[in-house]
Amino acid sequence: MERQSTASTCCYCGVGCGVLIEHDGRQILGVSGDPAHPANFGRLCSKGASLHLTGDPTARALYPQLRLGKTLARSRCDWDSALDHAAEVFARTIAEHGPDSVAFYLSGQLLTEDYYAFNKLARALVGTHNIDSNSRLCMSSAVVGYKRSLGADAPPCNYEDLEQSDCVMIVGSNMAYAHPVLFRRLEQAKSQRPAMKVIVIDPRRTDTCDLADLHLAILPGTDVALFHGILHLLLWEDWIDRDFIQAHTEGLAELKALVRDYTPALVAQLCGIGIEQLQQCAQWIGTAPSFLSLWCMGLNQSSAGSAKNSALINLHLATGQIGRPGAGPFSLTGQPNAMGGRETGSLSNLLPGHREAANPGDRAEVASYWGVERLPETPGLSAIELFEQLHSGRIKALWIACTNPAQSLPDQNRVRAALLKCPFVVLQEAFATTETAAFADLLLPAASWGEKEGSVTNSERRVSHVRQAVPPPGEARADWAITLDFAQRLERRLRPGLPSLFAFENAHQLFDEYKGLTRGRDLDLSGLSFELLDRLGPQQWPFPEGADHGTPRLYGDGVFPTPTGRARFVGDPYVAAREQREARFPLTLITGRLRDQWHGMSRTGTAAQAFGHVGEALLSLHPDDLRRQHLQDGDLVSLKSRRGSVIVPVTGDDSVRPGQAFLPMHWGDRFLKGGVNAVTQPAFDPLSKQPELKHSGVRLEPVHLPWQLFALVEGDVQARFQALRPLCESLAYVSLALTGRERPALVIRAAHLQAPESQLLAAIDQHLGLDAGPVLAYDDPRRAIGKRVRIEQERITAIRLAGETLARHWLQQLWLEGRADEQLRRWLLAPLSTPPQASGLGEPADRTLCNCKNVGYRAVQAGIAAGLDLGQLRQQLGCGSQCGSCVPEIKRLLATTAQPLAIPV
Ligand SMILES: Nc1nc2c(c(=O)[nH]1)N[C@H]1C(S)=C(S)[C@@H](COP(=O)(O)OP(=O)(O)OC[C@H]3O[C@@H](n4cnc5c(=O)[nH]c(N)nc54)[C@H](O)[C@@H]3O)O[C@H]1N2
Ligand SMILES: Nc1nc2c(c(=O)[nH]1)N[C@H]1C(S)=C(S)[C@@H](COP(=O)(O)OP(=O)(O)OC[C@H]3O[C@@H](n4cnc5c(=O)[nH]c(N)nc54)[C@H](O)[C@@H]3O)O[C@H]1N2
Ligand code: SF4
Ligand SMILES: [Mo]
Repeated sequence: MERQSTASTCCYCGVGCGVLIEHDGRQILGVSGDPAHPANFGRLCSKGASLHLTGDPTARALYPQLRLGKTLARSRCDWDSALDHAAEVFARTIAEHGPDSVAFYLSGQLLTEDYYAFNKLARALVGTHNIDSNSRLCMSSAVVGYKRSLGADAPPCNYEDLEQSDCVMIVGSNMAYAHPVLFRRLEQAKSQRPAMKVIVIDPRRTDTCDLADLHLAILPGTDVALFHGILHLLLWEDWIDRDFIQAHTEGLAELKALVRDYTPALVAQLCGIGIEQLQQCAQWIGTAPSFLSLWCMGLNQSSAGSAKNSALINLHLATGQIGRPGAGPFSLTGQPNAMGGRETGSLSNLLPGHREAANPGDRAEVASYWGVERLPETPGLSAIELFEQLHSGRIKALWIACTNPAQSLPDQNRVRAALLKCPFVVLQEAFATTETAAFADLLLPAASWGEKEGSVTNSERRVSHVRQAVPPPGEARADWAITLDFAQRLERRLRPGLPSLFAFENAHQLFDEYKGLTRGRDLDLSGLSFELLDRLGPQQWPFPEGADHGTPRLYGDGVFPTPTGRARFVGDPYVAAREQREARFPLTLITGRLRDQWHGMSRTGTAAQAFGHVGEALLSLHPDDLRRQHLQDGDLVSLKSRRGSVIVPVTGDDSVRPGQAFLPMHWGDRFLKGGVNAVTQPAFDPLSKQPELKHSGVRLEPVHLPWQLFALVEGDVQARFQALRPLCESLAYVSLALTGRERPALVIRAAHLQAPESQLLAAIDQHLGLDAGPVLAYDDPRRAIGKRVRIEQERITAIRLAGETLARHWLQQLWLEGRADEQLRRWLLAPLSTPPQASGLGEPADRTLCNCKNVGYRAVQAGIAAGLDLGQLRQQLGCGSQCGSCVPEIKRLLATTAQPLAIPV
């Protein structure tokens, strides 16, 4: 077929960029930014721009698979038997143990129509509010914040506000990595209007700080104290908007009494910042003509997440900075349709159309719209509670869709034990490789990006029509279609003879029914349809029937959706993060995102180039801490918390403060034995029930793992991954990654106390293709050293070093360069483990700085040393000239790399 282009959206972050998918009707061939989409106007970040290179088809779930007993393996079955079986088990469980014995755990990456179908299924048909989503780990504190302070869960702003603001405060957000296209827009605005002030509040000095006029590296979890301290100063200096407060707010008197105690001296001390910094921050906020705040997980993922959100919104209310261009509290949403999830009521405590499950009137409205007698009264379980109830045995059947809880939930040891315990786990997944897939009794293959139709809402309340470009692979189906099919089978068992609640044939019909539930509500979507979105482009809600355009900003009239019409000042006192540094756990572990990986890496982890920037899970520690612990870069340590431990290599990094550590969130058990979330904590915010994923008390323990393994093998990376990962299970440290852009290869690093049984090594060799054929091998069993290299047509195609692995960087470089020379052969057959002297020894391979143009650190550093500036680097090397995601880092290198020495005269 001919090459065609379908306009759709990026399936990653909440910026919600428009993409043009290039395809031939069968396969996706390329992707570019949609110039007509108002979120990005044609821009994409490194993740969006490489979408078509990710999602290796061999990693996809293609057919339903069913296991008929916990100890058995799953086997392929057809859709009818899969869904009949599921309906049978659910119907029986509900009959025997009641509707609250089953639960649904969903995702902010589902489409609005998927979400809506699940809501009707759980609440109307099954009769349970046990339906929650990974947004509980992500946005639920923002939901509570908006509702408590402003009366409804509605971000009042617009992306243009980033460009129009005079003072932008980015707090608990690493936008440069996590919302790169918005960061690009901000960068551009600031370069055009340098007077714009940018404040970044983050315990770490991230790439986002590159744009900052002021960086407050507050101690983890102290945001509420900081915001109260700022308000204290705003009040003291009279930098407040009395008219706005008088006319449109309530509750300032009580809050004043609270913040009186948050004196600059106390706050500076609590937050670990200078008083001048605090004062500067308050002054900019208090005197800027317009003030915008942007925030993300640094506020939400906290046991004080709700308090942090409201304390921040207080600053906007006090200064009247809301409802105007360039002003307002703007929560950045994480996932592409976290907003749609909130709108359709996909947290256990919500109902569709921004309603409350606890509100009898709201329940009655929804029940009558759906034509059922009533909705249940019993409150539903939130994510953390839900997994706890798998342990207690209260939940007996769990349906998971589009999320990977065996990677992303905190306290993984407990989560995995819970999944094992649950009698029936259904998983609706696009990739068969995820950690959770191992626990699924029924695996249902789902269509993924480019393969399904529906709608999503981005961070600025803008609804886009997601269009299908190609058919899903194998027997995979759209999520809403799977849900409806199951629901129809279940209703035949639960309400035989009654008209179906699920007689939808496509996503349009689901959207049209759903939007009726928003009519007259703050998020009114009743004027929208797929047809209208196709005609007018993506639109911001509210968009009531009869409207001809969306709503760029909310609350311009100062009227808020509270009973009194006034916004509320909320006065929660500062409460410290749950796990404070103490003798047994002297470090605070922060977790967060990397530039080129997405969550548990089911998609990005299939593309070697996503590992180019950061290739393994490294624990960042301040260089002083490293020295104090007598550690060197690359040393393995056991990172221990009260819940579990994980073995990782350390790296010195002065972007974290002493006493803190940072670990990227992406590595689950598949890529790193144990996974990052083995150590994180399930403690949650009392109102939002969002867990404190950002901070855990940890300590480092030395590990003695002298026996090391390094393997590299090209070709069939997914199959080899699947075969080799389980083989390595008995080793203490195991880390897997992909490398090489043109010829992707799997890289394995492992370490153990002593050499494993020789059978294990033999099995590994067999999967590496190192057991026969053109293989050069040297074994010294006495010293437990073994070297094997496969050379085909004068090129290395597989490597395995065991015992010790000093030559690994050298060998990887030879592999990369496609070389297999005489020096290599001599080295291989000698009892030597270190690489030949002349080879430049163990220099690690270069890392990729610019993913679009494939430019490494070394080239950029050499360019800087030669005196090139950003423009010249862009021009001569190409780096930073396409998506721009690497520009903040190049600027940082430019700022930190020593300038060339002045030539003496
Ligand atoms: N590349 C990439 N982009 C993504 C994602 C991804 O996986 N990869 N995921 C998407 C999703 S779902 C989400 S939710 C967003 C998350 O986007 P962000 O929240 O921006 O990303 P994180 O790195 O999780 O955390 C942001 C920052 O919070 C800081 N922080 C930690 N503790 C505190 C604290 O107590 N106070 C303050 N002020 N800051 C603190 C961390 O140091 C970190 O730099 O990213 C979205 N975009
Ligand atoms: N330590 C730590 N842990 C964290 C965080 C942190 O900052 N630190 N952040 C938390 C946050 S904010 C979030 S949002 C979560 C994210 O955690 P998860 O939701 O577990 O993240 P993903 O890996 O994106 O999971 C989505 C899954 O859906 C699959 N999928 C993709 N497309 C489709 C589709 O169309 N249909 C279906 N059915 N499946 C599909 C993907 O293969 C993937 O396995 O992680 C949380 N966990
Ligand atoms: S910023 Fe990047 S990841 Fe986010 S939607 Fe846009 S292209 Fe996708
Ligand atoms: Mo998220």
